[in-house]
Amino acid sequence: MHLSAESAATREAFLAFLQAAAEQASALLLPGDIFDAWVGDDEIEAGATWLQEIVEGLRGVSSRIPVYLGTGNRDFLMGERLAQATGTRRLIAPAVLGTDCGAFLLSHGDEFCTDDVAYQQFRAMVRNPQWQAQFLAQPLAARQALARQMRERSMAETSRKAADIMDVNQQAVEAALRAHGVTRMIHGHTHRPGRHVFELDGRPCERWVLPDWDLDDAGAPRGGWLAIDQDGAVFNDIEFG
Ligand SMILES: [Mn+2]
Repeated sequence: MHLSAESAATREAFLAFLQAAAEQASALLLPGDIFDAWVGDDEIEAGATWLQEIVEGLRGVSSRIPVYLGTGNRDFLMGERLAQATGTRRLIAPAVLGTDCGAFLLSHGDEFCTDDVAYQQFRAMVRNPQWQAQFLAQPLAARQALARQMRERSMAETSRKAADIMDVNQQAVEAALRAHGVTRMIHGHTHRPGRHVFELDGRPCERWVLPDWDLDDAGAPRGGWLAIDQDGAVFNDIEFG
């Protein structure tokens, strides 16, 4: 999703999506990078207006259906206080979902981008509890400034990296499917929405890639989600106006 203070149109689209999910779905799972950055749950008490709207929107839908929040590479510090403030449950990924049409493995997806060695080193560092404790011990403003710096560095690095090392590694995907004993997975992160079909150990497998939510070239919000029922999984686009 990449919600932030700057993305008013994306936030509005997300709030409309939450409303629709509350009315039409029996559960909602958000597998990470909901926020452009999340430097600690004390962001809630800092009280930014835009964030209060998102917290209220999540609380509205979670009062009607179960909502699960997973973490991504930008908002990996989302914690228990945010879950409490929003009435949501924490999605510990990778998770095997039991759905009306069978099992899916769900995760953010960055863990499968194993060709990007520098990123995997960074990921291991920021997921270290000691690193997190040291980071969280700094004042909120300092953490926000650091997150901005890290984001700028990451964007500069991303523009230098070859496109294919930022996609998932097929062996990593297959290892995860085998480890969890499933044939289908759902992830986001790569911003390459699609459905990939392949064979593994003689069985047909599917990898569904969720789109990111952002503004298109005309400045209109774009995004989408996967709806799963007894007939299978189907992509949906957000609709406007
Ligand atoms: Mn991501």
